[in-house]
Amino acid sequence: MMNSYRNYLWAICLFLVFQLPFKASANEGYKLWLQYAPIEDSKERESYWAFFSQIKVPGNSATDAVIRKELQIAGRGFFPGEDFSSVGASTDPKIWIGKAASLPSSAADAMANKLASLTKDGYALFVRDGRVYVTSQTDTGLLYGTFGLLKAMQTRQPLASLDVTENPKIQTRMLNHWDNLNRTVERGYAGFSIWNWHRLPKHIDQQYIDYARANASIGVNATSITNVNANALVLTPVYLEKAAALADAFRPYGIRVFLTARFNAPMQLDGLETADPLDPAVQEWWKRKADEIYQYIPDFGGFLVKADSEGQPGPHNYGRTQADGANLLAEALKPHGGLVMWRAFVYSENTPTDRTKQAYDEFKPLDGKFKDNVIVQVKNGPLDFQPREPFHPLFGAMPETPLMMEFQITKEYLGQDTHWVNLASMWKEVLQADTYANGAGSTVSRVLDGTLHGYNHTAIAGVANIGTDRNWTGHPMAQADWYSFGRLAWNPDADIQEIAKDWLKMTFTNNPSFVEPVMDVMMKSYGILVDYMTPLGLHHIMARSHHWGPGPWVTGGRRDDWTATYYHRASEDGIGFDRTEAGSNALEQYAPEVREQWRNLDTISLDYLLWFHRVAWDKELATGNTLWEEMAIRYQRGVEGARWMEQTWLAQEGHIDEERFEHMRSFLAIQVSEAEWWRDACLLYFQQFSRQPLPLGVEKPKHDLAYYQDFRRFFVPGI
Ligand code: BDP
Repeated sequence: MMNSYRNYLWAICLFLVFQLPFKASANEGYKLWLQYAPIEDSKERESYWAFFSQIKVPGNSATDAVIRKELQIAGRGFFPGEDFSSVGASTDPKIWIGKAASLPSSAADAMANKLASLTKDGYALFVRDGRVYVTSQTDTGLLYGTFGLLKAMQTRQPLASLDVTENPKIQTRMLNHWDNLNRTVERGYAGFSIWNWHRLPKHIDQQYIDYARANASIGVNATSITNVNANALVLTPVYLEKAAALADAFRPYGIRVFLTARFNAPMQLDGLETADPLDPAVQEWWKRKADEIYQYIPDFGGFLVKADSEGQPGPHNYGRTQADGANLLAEALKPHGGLVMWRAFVYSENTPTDRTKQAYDEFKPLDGKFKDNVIVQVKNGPLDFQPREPFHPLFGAMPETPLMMEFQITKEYLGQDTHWVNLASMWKEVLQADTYANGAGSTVSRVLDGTLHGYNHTAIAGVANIGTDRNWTGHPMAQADWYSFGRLAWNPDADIQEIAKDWLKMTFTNNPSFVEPVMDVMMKSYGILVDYMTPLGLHHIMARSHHWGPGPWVTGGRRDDWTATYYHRASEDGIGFDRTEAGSNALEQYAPEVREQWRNLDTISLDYLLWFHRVAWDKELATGNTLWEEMAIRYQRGVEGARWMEQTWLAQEGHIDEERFEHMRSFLAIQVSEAEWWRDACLLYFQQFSRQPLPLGVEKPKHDLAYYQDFRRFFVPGI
């Protein structure tokens, strides 16, 4: 009896021992790119330790405390078992992390030029007399520099030759959370909102701190924490107190809080009879509200506003312009230094014009009419975050009004939570597009960084893809989109391949036999997704309402401009939206050089063909295929691309932890089957009009069209 009990205990012990290595490597991805994995190679370990074991952080600000804390976290990760309880207190430092004003004179004198080139929040890493210096003009810059140092270690750059100068090109780099006060997230596919309003302000969850760390590590310095479809309640004292608690937690990380303002809040909250921006009582209300907010949040960033769009109230309700609306809030924030980010996503089903033209028509005439603390926030394309859109014609068209970019990091139209697509590739296409506003080289990135028009404010926003999922973003690879957004916000001209490489190394491993093939997938993933969803410039052909999956047949209902048929206009004659002079002439909103690229059906890039042109099914394209053949071939190519992504991933087994490997395996299987779903549903639907067989090599659909049209799912997330 005794023996068998002892055996039983042994068995349990053995079982636990064998479990250990698995548990030790368990990785759900919560640590994002701040994994700080142990430095295994003994030589590398030794050389990093020679520096890292002796760090001095002379400053005493709240941000310095955060820097010490980060060094502690990183140190414990890189060098397990070492003691970092007094990190930052070395008397003979090999790494010195302090502001430029307090640099030892030997280093300051030698590096005068470098230091003079640092702008606000920029940082420098350099080596002088065998010592690594991390320096900046501001506290936040110093934190960014510390993350720069840690990134160098994570990506295995030798410290002894470190020489980096980094200045952000855009001033305000922000996330827009479409988070509701009830914790649902509009177009959120990674669980619920991480803001636990009920527990705020008393409980500051560790996740808020980790959120701030992650953002600071990529230079994000602002966050708008509530949905643009705004609830006025957030402007009441109960919620302001909660928002203030978040702002306090984020402050040492250099992150400022913005709130979304509901335009008719004066009516909803205090019973005013109107929200007319020219009404003195309304003006007074917003002034008082702004004063009140700054009592809670002294460094409050300002308001983000969606007005006159998709049911949101706005100045149109009173016959006023978007400038009247924006200026009302700007006036109230002005004494406190706050900004208004006023969205250009304004369109109406009652305006008969092509929806893609409406924002330009509305805003272009207002150029120069906005107060100087207003920035107009423009989506990357003129429609609505479709897988591929041409750049928004407002970029380059508003020299007197600062414009900022709004990207969607959450993948509402790009496979939501289960598709792997590297969004940086899409963003780069837009950022590097030439507006020709001031001749060749007038890229969108130069509009944003202010150099093209000399804007006094520069900003960029990304609609967050963050939620309560254990890995923050649902899809393990969607973390890369958050990361890349930050890096491109810092420098919109940055090399996206470098960004992907850094992210892979920091998030998974430095092993090139993993990094190289996976990076290759990342770089090709965007083209693959566009092929299997919306090739040749097709757009808005997704399912109604939840936007998950194909829905080229979506028609009728409340709003024509929310249907697929409004955009693709497929018939037996052909397919596509004519936006040339013969059609809606949306092309007129672009510079002549751009128009020239796109106006001719025979020379336009096939990527934009059906965005701007209506094309006959049997029209022969530059590829030698007819339109119908090309469409079918691209859908097929997309599916094959997705299968290649899956195969490439499966070959990575053993290179990384099992958890994330398996998570990806499962998602890739979904991606492949959904790519097939898109191809089959779209080709069957369009085939009714083309009346032609599928070309050779294009697989036969698994079901008939009715099957796809009848396909229903309930409670799809994000709405
Ligand atoms: C659309 C989304 C909707 C948002 C809207 C916006 O479907 O949920 O409210 O954009 O940006 O793409 O305001």
